Amino acid sequence: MMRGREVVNRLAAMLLLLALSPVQAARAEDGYALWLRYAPLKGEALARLRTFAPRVEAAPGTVEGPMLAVAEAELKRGLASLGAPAQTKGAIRLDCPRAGGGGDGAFRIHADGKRRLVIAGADHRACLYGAFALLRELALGRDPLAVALDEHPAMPLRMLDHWDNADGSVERGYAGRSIFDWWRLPDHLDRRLIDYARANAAIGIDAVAVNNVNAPAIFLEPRFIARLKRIADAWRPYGIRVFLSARFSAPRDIGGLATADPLDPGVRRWWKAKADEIYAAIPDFGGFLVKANSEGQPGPQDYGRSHADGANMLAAALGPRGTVIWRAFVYSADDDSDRAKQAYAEFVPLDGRFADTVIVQVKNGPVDFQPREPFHPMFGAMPKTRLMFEGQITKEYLGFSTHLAFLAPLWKEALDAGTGRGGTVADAVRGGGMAGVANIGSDRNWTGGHFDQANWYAFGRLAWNPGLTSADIAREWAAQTFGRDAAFLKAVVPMMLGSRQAVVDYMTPLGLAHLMGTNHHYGPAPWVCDLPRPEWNPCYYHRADAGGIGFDRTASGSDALAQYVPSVAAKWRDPKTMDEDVLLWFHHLPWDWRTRSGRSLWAELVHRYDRGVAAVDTMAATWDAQRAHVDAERFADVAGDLRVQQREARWWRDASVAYWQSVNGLPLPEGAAPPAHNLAHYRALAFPEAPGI
Ligand code: GCV
Repeated sequence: MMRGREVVNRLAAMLLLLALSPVQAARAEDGYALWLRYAPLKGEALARLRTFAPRVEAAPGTVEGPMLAVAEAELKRGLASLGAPAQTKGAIRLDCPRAGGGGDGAFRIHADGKRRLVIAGADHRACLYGAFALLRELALGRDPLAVALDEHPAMPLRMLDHWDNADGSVERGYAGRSIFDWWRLPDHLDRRLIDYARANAAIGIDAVAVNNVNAPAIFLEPRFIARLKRIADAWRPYGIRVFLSARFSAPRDIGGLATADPLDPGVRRWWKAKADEIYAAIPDFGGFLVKANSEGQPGPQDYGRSHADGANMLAAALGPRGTVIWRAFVYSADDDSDRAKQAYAEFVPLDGRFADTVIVQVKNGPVDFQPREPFHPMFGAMPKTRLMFEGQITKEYLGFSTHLAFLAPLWKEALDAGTGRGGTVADAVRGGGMAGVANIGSDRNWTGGHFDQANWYAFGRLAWNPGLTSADIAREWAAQTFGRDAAFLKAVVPMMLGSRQAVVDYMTPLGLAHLMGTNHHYGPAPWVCDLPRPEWNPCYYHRADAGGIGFDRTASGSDALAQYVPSVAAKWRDPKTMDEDVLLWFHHLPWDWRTRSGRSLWAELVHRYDRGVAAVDTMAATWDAQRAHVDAERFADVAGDLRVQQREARWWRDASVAYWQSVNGLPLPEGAAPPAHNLAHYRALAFPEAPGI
């Protein structure tokens, strides 16, 4: 029986809770915390943590430093949040004697005695990564004293490329405005930039290019260098080096020179002086990222020089202090060969001519971040050049941030592909790294859609270890971000794993590509055929006519297939035996071609569209069943986005089917539903307000 006073006290406590909880819940569960949420452990996992009850301590003789301080602070914060008691019995010892973070971050975690866990490595960076790795294990509910890890990063550069503009807009950004408030910097540094660095360090990201590759030269002006310095100083303890996208014509644009010719001595002096100026402010400046002679950007070819001439000139300016990341995303207005062949044709002959501090950055596929492409033939084809893998985390071509598509399977498909030259794509970039075009913005949850956080997370995890499976990554992300409940994970992990294939099916099945609306790339527009450059038109890619559909890239067509080694090309040469997921990427086939299912090509195409639409319906139903496992706010956000995706998957299917029918004149396969509207309806839709342009 409760006494009067007790009842009053309890009531008061309940009222206080009621008053606080909506605010606290909103703060805690709006997605801002990302994978650093460290939700309190329960049951056995909590009991184990309580028994261990560690304090965090540095090994005797350890030199102090800001990076080690971050590791300690993160451990303390994470442990407290997970439910570790204040009274300590055990210890987590940080045994990373050397200060600084110049090492690669390799770490070991092992139990040392009954109540002590040691995180060990060469320098403070090892303890930084080890601390986050341990917290991840604990957040997944693992027994602390059973944690035994021995890890090292697979590649030196694990990078995010922001396509953020100086005015705060973001090219291909679907999560609000840029997180970089250049106008208020350097005096004001948004707290968000620290949380961003924490989230990155937790997944091993060690480099960030802060501005769009379509870069104006102003980013190289002194006022921007001062702003960048503020960011670099703030991120240094988190192990992140800053890079700048540099406009190749800067010596002309802001330097007062008459030329930007890379072989001109005045131009070379200008870049050297600019590099010195940057290094005076930012001693660990990462280097320059350059988009040259691509989509209207200036470059060395404007002066009859090669990509190697341009990149090496910048490498000479940086010296051993930094790295030039030179993008291979090129296709030319004057080149009427297959766009998919052009990067290889321009770059492979230059193998061996790039300086050691130049890395050539290659998109995962030969065209442009499509829902599915075969891997880029440059991987493995330049053994004397350091290469980097470029993936797009922001979903320019996969439904922006309102479609749920977990991209680990897309990147794994490329990374795991054998190049036929003695290794996989992942092997080909071990000396360079991986760069992901960021999907991060000012939205409270960072990425627009909650599940888009998983793509940021997955990219970092794969750059650290491309051997991880998509399923492992999905499981650890979902458990940290939403909840550890087994039933929830059993439903949501498969949903994530199938989501990218669903997008492929309702947008670009069977190897079709680049059928999106002009400029904004939102929604279907396979009918577009009147843009000035052929390769800007969807009809260039699908080549559909009454006789058939698909791009012949065999010897009878563009012969892009010949850019792959014979053993790889052989897999795609015969449409009868090949993987049909990329069938129409390589072949132009008649509509009545018999696919392996026994269906005609036309019927198979419609079948896959329908499969994609049905998969999204299943995803929505799966999510709907998770209401009890997810906080109300994030549950509703995801449910709302899935409704958008359900509607837009149907739109993609119907508009595409209506268009193909207008071309092939065929009736719908038996049982297929007619499009909701006629083709004229879909063609008339316009979206001048679409984000990200
Ligand atoms: C930054 C695609 C995108 C462009 C992007 C370009 C690139 O073409 O649509 O917005 O420009 O890729 O990767 O440079």
